[in-house]
Amino acid sequence: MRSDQGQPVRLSDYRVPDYLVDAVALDISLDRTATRVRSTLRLRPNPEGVAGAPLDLDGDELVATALRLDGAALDLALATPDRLTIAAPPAGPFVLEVETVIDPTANTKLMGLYRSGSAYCTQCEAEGFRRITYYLDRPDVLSVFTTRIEAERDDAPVLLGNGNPVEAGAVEGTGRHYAVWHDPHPKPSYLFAVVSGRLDALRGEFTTSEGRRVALAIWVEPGKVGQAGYALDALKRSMRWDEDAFGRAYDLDVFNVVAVSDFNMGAMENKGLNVFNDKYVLASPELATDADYAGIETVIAHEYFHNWTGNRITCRDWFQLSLKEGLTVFRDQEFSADQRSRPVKRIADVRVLRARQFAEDGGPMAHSVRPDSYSEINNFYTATIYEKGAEIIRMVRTLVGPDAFARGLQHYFDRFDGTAATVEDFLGCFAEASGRDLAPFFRWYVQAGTPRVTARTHHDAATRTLTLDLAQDTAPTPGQGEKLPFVVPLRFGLVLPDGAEQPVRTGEDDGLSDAELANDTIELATATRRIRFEDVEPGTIPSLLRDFSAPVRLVTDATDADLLTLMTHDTDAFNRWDAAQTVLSRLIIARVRDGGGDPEALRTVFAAVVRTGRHDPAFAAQVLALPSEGELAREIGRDVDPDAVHAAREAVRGAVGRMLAAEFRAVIAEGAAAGPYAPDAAGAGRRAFRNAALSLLAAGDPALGAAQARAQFDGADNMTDRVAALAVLSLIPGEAREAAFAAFYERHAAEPLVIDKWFALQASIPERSTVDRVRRLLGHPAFTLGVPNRVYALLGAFGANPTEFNRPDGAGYDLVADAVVTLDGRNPQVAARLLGAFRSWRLLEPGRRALAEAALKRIAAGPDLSADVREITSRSLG
Ligand code: 0A1
Ligand code: ZN
Repeated sequence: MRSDQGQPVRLSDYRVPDYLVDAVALDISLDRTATRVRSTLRLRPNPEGVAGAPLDLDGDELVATALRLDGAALDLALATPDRLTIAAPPAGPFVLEVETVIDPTANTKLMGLYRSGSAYCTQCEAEGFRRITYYLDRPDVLSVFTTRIEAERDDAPVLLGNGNPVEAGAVEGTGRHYAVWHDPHPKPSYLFAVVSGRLDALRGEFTTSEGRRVALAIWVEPGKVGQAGYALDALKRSMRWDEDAFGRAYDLDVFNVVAVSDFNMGAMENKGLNVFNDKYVLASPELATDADYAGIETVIAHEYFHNWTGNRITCRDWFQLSLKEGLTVFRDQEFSADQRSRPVKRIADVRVLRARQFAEDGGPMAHSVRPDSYSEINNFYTATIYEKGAEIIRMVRTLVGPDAFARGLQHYFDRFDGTAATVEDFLGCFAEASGRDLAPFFRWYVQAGTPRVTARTHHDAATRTLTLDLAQDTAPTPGQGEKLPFVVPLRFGLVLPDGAEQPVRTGEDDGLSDAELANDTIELATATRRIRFEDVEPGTIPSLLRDFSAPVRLVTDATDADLLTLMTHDTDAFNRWDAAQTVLSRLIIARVRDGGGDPEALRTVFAAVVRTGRHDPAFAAQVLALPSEGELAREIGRDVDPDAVHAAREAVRGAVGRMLAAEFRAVIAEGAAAGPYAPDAAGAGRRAFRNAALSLLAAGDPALGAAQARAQFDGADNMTDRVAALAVLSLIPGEAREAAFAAFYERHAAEPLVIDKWFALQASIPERSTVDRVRRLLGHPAFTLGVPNRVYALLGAFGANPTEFNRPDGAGYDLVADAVVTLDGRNPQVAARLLGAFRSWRLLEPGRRALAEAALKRIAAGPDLSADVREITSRSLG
């Protein structure tokens, strides 16, 4: 199963482990450069494995200092940095003791045990535990862990482990102290964690529906407890919601969340001890935006929900990653939808899906939700595994209905609790609960690519029938030439010209099944399908893919007039929004193609949108946010000139801004008197609406926009409005912009997470001077390649800057390529993630395409590439 020297790991090679671990006792004596780890493993042969097989434990850059088997010393030569092999272990249970010494300070990969700020912390998913001690480091080996942690009391007063605290005390005659933690729930090694250091806690308490009193704590750097309140509140709401919505209660006496400032990803669901990137914990109105608050709520919920979907039921192997990630994203999306506006949350999620997952699926990195091979598992924490995985689960619910879905999930929790499961196990529960054959549906897990669904309509006035011709096709993806049809659930309705719903009736031939009619869902399971609706008024418009019921690209023959009708009248809020997006996208693309496309036709409907903003501002803000340049590029599909896309989109933004200037000014003026800041959904919606209005007003009249933005920048009592104003100013060249950036820096220099916004905004400026600005900022004292958040803020944002990353002279590609090469020696995971900037290079016009390819080849040709970067470059070029 293991990836050696870049050899891919294949699902088809899966074998059960030859040994099982009944118990693990770890004794970790922390030291900044020489931490000693004593591991005592109670092992026994797996009755289902190969009898007499060698015991092969994983390691990664380890140094063994002692080895004992059933008390007898073993030759240290059995251990290499990445392997400990015992050729002929006992045929019955035995005890293996291993001592390793590791250097947390030198650990720049941030995998295994490392230092962050004033603390020690660990990251073990996916294969970090083997950087701490030799182990069967695979998710299907579950064991009960007891951890003793010891450290200098002054240096590390806090000692945290998984599970429940058992005992603690001083180490006699030294300045050291210890704590013992015991986790009664068997778990795989990737869920192991320790944290120790000088940390402050915001404490809370939660009583579960089963009557268990749980001590909660959010641990942060000293002095920052004032910024932990929202995270604690989100945690309590998550715990309650999981009981109410899914019947899942918490199962330990303590739940600790720790915020660290050096973290490769968002956060980690270690059992009872979640470790977070501090950007998903720390917030105050002056320092965090509404989007930051929403991110905290989502990530706190996500990690907490993993306690059942991931921890109690884990993955058999890493090919099943979406079993826990897709399901947990689905759960956190539902949670946020319940806490906020459901349609607005759905729109926001689909925006992310289209921007990230559709891009991945349409590019060289396309892979299925259940891949069948990988070289470096860290590269598979992708939008496909997470977001498309969640969409698949949403489709299961749509297809089997909410009741069978709830029964299936209950069945999954009952049957697989305490085990390491597969995607087949999961789907089997819904097949059983619904009595439905889900085998054809399983293609969503094994075929990559975004299906395109086309819909053509024909109304026959004489017979009053509406014929709907549906077809699906999916373009080839790397390694998958031919695709079989997917089972695509299309939620739908028929919308009359005046907005009323046309009752749905179909005949014997080409009709819908009773189940389809009952669920308002067409199931498209074949390459083509014709449906005939009867007794249909002329002018009726089908509203398809309501609530985005499947992760597909829908192409319809709806006219602009039809779309404007849907945008105004559709009872489905998602499709009202999507109709607006399609109209805007058509308009912008017409401009890219031939300079045509006049927004004037949109005046009435958009004025109406602005009016609806008075009662549903969050929704109106989503309508006013035009399709992104990336989405437009994908819609164009080939030979894209990002400068032309940008110019056309800005021209339309400017035209909308001028057309509705009076309305936008009114929105801005009214919003200014909105009252004190609160990070709730209602307030966030009002701010989003007002800031969308400001952005469009400025696009139409930069001088007026700059003045309004500067006033807002100076007067804001919260980060949301301040940063929105700075974003508007950042698009208007000149002194005012530079002065605002300088003022922002001055004000927030002590807050790295806020300076990240400053880096990101500057890296996003669509001007030719941005490359130089970013190169300059790489040398800024607040910047370091050592902290992932800084790298993502400056270089990640630059890589997402459509015109400047894709400069026609290739200077943008070179900048990112240089950074990737430098970073790779230090933190391969972060280097590989930066390479995501190249995911759509094949869509570009030939000049840029050649330059992007050359930059990728230059990276690939470098010496000593990590497996992470090697896999992405070779796939991107392949
Ligand atoms: N399981 C985590 C994601 C995660 C994966 C790898 C990591 O290594 C640095 C960290 C976090 C989640 O889904 O939140
Ligand atoms: Zn997760």
